[in-house]
Amino acid sequence: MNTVYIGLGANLNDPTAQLHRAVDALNTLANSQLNAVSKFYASKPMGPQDQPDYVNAVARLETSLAPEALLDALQKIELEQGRQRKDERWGARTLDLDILLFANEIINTPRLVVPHYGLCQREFVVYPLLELEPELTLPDGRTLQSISKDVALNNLIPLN
Ligand code: A4P
Ligand code: MG
Repeated sequence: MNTVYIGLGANLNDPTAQLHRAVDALNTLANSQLNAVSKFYASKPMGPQDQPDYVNAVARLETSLAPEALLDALQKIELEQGRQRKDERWGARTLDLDILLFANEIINTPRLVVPHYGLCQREFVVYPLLELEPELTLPDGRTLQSISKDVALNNLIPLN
């Protein structure tokens, strides 16, 4: 089994309900065990500003799925929750599930880049992950705590 962190985000069609549904779906994922979910956080949109605020969270899974099989499963959940892939970068969405970390692996394939490229810059990823894993070290040896010192909270607000 590998420990994996998933970033959850939504800003359409009752984002909090979307995240609850996604957590339920992660709970029933094959060959996997969901064992922690951060608080849900309200966050200001990164990218185009003419879109609603987001709700974000991070979940921790133990899984025996291979990385791309996990990605397939996550994309299936996104589609089941009405995700429509559009051309606009960073646009509004009902649900986005990103693989933030997969064990201590560094992955660079056409479909999958892990650690996720935004992990160290995004307050809505860094702080929920820090809540779950205050002692986390990334595959490159940096600690999440040291990374968080350069990431402004930018109005990130815990909702629960
Ligand atoms: N892909 C590569 N690596 C990964 C990975 N580690 N996890 C590929 C998941 N997918 C990965 O993703 C495009 C492709 O990335 C996938 O087909 C997969 O093969 P996508 O979900 O279709 O596209 P996207 O999410 O629109 O693009 P992108 O660039 O991943 O968007 P982001 O970076 O996820 O940003 N503001 C706030 N406050 N909170 C948010 O959550 N999210 C976004 C989306 C914009 N602004 C936001 C938030
Ligand atoms: Mg995505």
